[in-house]
Amino acid sequence: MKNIKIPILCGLICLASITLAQQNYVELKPEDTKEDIIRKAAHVRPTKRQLKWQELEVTGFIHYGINTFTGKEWGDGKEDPKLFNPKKQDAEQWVKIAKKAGIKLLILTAKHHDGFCLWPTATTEHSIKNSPYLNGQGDVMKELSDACRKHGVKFGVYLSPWDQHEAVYGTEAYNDFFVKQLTELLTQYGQVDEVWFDGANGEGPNGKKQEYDFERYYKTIRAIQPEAVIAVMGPDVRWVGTETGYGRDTEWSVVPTAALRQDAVAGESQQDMTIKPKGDMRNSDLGSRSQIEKAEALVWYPAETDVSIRPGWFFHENQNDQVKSPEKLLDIYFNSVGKNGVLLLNIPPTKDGLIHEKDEQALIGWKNLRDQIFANNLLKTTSAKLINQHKEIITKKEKTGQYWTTKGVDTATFVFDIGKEQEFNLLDISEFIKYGQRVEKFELEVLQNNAWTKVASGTTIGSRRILQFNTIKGKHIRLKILESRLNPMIQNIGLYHYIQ
Ligand code: FUL
Repeated sequence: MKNIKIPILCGLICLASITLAQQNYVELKPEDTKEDIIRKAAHVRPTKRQLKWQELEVTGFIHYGINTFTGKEWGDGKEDPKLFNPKKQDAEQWVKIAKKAGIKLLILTAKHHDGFCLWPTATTEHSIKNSPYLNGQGDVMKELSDACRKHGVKFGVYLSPWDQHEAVYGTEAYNDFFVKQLTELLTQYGQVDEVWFDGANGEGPNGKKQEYDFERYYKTIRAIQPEAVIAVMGPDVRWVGTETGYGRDTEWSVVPTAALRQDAVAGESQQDMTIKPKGDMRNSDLGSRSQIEKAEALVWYPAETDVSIRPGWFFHENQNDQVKSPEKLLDIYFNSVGKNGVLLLNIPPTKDGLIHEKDEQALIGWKNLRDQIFANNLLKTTSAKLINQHKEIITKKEKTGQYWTTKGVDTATFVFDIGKEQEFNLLDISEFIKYGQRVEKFELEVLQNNAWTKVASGTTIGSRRILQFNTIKGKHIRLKILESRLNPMIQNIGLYHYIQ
């Protein structure tokens, strides 16, 4: 009977995948059953640019500008450009340190809320061209983008929509002004891989109100730099919701959104999507069954977890003793990258224009810890045995073309014999997210006195799930995928011992 059932089930699944759109957005219909909704959710996938971004895992922010020199976190737009005067600025130093720390992309605050521009823009006089730095010939965008290119680090740009200096702010002309600034940044400095739009807008009751034409901004980016993801006031990348560096235990990349307008640019695979998903993206639960069952549509909208290495986003001398330690950064890594997110870690240059040695030490210490921990996967030398399942290889040509999956069932059990009794306290699992996010519940067990004992459990996995638990000794280990929205596709399983 079994042999007959499996092909039938498989047939149904294959048919389902043909009729379901394999893209990063799907609409739900009133007649969809709960099962239909779950199946649709399991088929929502990242766009190519979202997937490339997710694979970066660790990215960096460079908060630098007039605030570096005034000691403020938010300027007011009235600062004199002459204040910007670093004496030893060296963007290559920033990039080299970031690269050593395993940071794969750096985002520069080309303009923060005070409106001061770090590049010699034609749109305003409130820029570096009126600063003493290099007699007005300086261009931090150029310095940093050149250094990134030279060292193989990707480059991104932060352009604050809120601008407290610009006189036309609050009128339609500001949208033209903003698009001109964006166009300069996207055309003059080579490839840009991320554009970061801040949601912060502190206009007071007497302040001007600006209607941002975000769709126009998105279309400008798509036209000039189609590879760039647009975060966090954007369609590709979602703000995780805090600035602590800690993501959610249950973190779905597939979340509810409003159905697209009829005239919206939908694109075959949403590569051209220029609509920011709608909804409150700050709840503790965004994408579990109870949430998606009441949705109009579902979209792949992954989390970016931003945090600064110091209390402030900009450099302040009096925070030199509050640089996060390597151990704290490691905990942040486990709770951001290890919770299906991309970490965006801010490292602000000093008034001299250099990364401070304390920050450098912390970054290198953090990288050393990661290298030590992840050097020895206890499961690597052993072969996984899947009970009632099999390992499928898609194509050897693909970089990530290997995963374990099941047929006809949405659960899986992996059993490992690691040769001898060994200590471990860290589990690291990845789903093959190119085909979506599916796992809803998993458990790790170890065989002790002939009985399987639970040592760790979790809900979502996604791009990566790292779980820390009390050190335990064992030889026989079992990972159970207990609930999944469709056959689970597991790309990687690692078991490590972190000696503190
Ligand atoms: C916030 C801003 O107001 C902060 O200054 C900083 O740029 C942070 C990354 O985003 O919204």
